[in-house]
Amino acid sequence: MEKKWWQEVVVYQIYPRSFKDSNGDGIGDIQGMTEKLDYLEKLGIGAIWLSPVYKSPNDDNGYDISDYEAIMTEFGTMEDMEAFLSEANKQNIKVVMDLVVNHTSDEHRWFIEAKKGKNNPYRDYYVWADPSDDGGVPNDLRSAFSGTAWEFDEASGQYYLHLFSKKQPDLNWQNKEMRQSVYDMMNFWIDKGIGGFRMDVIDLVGKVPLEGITNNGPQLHEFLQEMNQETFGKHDLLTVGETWGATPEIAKLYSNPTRNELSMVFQFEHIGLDQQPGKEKWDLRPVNLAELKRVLAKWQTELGNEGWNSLFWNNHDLPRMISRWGNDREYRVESAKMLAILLHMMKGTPYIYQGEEIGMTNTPISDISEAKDIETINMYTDRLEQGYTKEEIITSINVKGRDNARRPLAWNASGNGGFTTGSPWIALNENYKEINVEAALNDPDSIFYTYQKLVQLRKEKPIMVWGDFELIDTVDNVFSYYREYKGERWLVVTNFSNEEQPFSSEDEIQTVIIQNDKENITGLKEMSLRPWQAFVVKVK
Ligand code: TEU
Ligand code: CA
Repeated sequence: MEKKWWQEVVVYQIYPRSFKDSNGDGIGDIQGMTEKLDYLEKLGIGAIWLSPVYKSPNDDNGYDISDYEAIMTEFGTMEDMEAFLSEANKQNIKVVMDLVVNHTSDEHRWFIEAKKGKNNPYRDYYVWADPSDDGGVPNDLRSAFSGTAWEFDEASGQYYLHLFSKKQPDLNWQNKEMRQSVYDMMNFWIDKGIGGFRMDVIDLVGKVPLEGITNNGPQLHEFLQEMNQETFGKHDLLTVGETWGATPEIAKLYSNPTRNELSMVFQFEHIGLDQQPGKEKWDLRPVNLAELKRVLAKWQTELGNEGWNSLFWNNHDLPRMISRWGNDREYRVESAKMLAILLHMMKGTPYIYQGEEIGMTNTPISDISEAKDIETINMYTDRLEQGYTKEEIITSINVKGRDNARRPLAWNASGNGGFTTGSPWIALNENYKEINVEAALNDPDSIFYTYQKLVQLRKEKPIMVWGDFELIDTVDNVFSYYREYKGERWLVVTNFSNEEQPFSSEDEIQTVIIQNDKENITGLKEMSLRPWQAFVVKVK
């Protein structure tokens, strides 16, 4: 596969609303991000995935855009954005913008025009349908934020589609003129010197709603090849698609360079392992390590040289992995470092979600009034009506709710963690006095320095980028594998549990590459791994 810069970098995701507030209104903003670029430069990351900063009424925290070529008032101005881009580029950090074009906000000019009538030139930019024979919704498509995916428009007597909130009407990608408008907008940002695009629910743009088809629609890849030709294909950019419905076979369609679509996709098969099959993410079940190993090993081996993986445990939609499958109490540091080493030693482009590098944890709530996320609030109302108890629903929210990822990042132990001099849009986790950037930087053994070392190793060691992956058969709670490249072999060993676990290998240690504690690792025979122990050794 041809070498590309995005195969060797580590990407850092910023959720601007919760990163750094620079003007005391309790809401993170662009000047706050520019202020903290030196911190990211110290971590060593090569690119930032920036969650949406565009004009938005924030029904879904910016994933409902009312003007793609203007900056959200709360986050700052276009000048602030251009300053951020130039400062980041100066520090060799590329900025990957969030491209949200499956839907717009209902306050976007296109939709305001579309609602003016069936003959309006923007009408067909969206998905409209007549009521069904009984006058009700056209079909049973559901919104990801609870309820039907169809909203009735009195004026025209038609329904419009919204696979997310009512204020996020879906765009009609069958409309060539609409697609051109999207490409023009993408080129507007490319001309500003961005480093790429993260594409929101991109596997939905090929949808055929009246046939009940949402993801992986018949023309999806044709549209992506057209998009590639019309916009980023001419530039050396990182493009990553969010594709909840991807399998390894489908991922190759997106990321096989010969197909001129995307660099890679975010697949979520490993992320769904603690929900009951066929049910919703709120319907919990314990994660099974054997399954996790099988799924990750599959993705490590099945793309071969016909695709490229993304690697992540966290993002702005997911609970903090350390609280989910790690141990955020007595083994918070050990399990955070173990999760980092296990993931970053794999083949693909790693993504760090803000706060992951200092071991931020979930933030439980006791009442729905503490929740901010539309998905969580709608689900609460919906499940109460279905007869679930408040306790049951709050339990699910505390395990899987998106607000867990969106609590402000603490920069120090002062009031509100130095995130803001005002009152934060959502409360910080009370443990910020212990878990904050200043404390992490002052502690040479902190989780931060494990991430910094992993980022540095990926720059220096081609085996981490290109090495083949081979899962090693072990007891369930041990996750171990080899990376092999040009005769060099590294052995990765991790204990994914609170208990001691047996591990043994005939390999001889030549060099210890990294470990999550200070104990001497002398040999690999008949080892008893300490809880959450993790190390990587060169064995050939
Ligand atoms: O997420 C897509 C998506 O399907 C998730 O929101 C999903 O519903 C669930 O939360 C996963 O646990 C993308 C963005 O990442 C998300 O923030 C937006 O809310 C959504 O699209 C709509 O734009
Ligand atoms: Ca602010």
